[in-house]
Amino acid sequence: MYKKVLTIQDISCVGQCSLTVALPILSASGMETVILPSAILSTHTAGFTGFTFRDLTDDIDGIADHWAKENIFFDTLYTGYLGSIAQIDKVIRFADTRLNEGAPLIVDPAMADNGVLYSIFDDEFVKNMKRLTDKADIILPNITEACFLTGTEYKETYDEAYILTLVKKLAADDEQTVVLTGVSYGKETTGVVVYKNGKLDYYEHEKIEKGCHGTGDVYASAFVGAYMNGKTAFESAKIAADYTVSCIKYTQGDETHWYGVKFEPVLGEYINLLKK
Ligand code: PXL
Repeated sequence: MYKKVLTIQDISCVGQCSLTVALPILSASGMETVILPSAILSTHTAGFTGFTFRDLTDDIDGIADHWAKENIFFDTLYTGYLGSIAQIDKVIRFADTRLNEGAPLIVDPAMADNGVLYSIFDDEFVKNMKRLTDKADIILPNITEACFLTGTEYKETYDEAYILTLVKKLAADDEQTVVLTGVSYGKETTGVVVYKNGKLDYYEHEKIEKGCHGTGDVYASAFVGAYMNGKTAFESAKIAADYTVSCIKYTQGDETHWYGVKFEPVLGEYINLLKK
């Protein structure tokens, strides 16, 4: 069960997102976790101003060439926030060349939330992210990202028919699993839809009003860790949801901690969920 995961995302030094979340959560899941930082920012871009941004795109080919020479392959490639279209092309190269036979490509198209794109992205980026999601075995968008990827009108309130149409449009083919997060049909609950080849499952759980930054990255990392432990996509979606809810509950009420979720003190709960 000991597997080697490669995750390519930025390092936001402060802000509990992307690699500073993925590395500890994947390590806690028991996986050897190889990181490839796509950029280094002083903080994430959602709420902080004046952040620094060191683009590492030009380093990526050299890293890929070295790993090729060393014959290093991975049991999954999991991508999150990517800083540019050039990086998307380089990620596609990793997916094509550095994965073991049958190893999944898992893509969180981290680029938007609450109906809007994050500040550095535009329509051209969305078009290119669609090329990456189309190649993936599993994709983990929220509803906003799903709408951008499919050119669907974003709605705050919707019904099951809207969600079914959205995931059908989104799925690249009958083999791809779509894990759609933040699907809420009522005030008190939210949930996650897992869709593959015409079959839709829904895990409904408690909604905590306080939306925290970085929950998408906690969710996706916890999903990947569970999936690599041999759980099904639906079981992994449930484990990731339960863990993310615990993280938000732990964070809630601390106004000074607006920039991320306190996921570390509840990592023990995640490990226990994996053991069940
Ligand atoms: O959580 C997604 C994310 C990752 N990395 C950076 C971000 C964001 C969201 O805003 O700004 C740099």
